[in-house]
Amino acid sequence: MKLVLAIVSRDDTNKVSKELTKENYSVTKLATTGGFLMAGNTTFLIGTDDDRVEHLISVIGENCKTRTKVVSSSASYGVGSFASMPVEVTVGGATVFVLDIEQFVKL
Ligand code: 2BA
Repeated sequence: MKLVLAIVSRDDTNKVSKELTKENYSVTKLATTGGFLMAGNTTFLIGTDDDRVEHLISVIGENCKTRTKVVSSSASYGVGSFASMPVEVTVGGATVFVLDIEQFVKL
């Protein structure tokens, strides 16, 4: 068994969530905030069998779009930054972590 943590842009959350449920994955969604852009994103927690992880990752990937966004560098480095040069960053897509699960119990 694996626990997949997938961080997805807020704009793609509904699409990813719908598709995962349609494909019979059990999903928990957490409202999270990216440390760099300080923008809202969603972290999905998905517990699944080892042999479904590849399929799960492909479903997530197919439903996330990558975009570029120009942000002020002061947004990135916080208060106290003197320069506020625009910086182009790639947002969207998904950041995925796959963890081994020692035990899975439902009580
Ligand atoms: P944020 O931290 O808000 O980062 C948004 C995007 O800004 C990143 O996209 C990346 O393109 C850029 N970025 C982040 N840190 C940067 C830096 N120090 N210098 C220049 N550009 C930077 P992604 O890499 O696709 O990450 C999307 C979101 O996924 C992140 O939002 C964060 O919430 C999460 N994330 C990404 N990598 C992570 C990691 N290793 N551990 C934990 N969370 C991570």
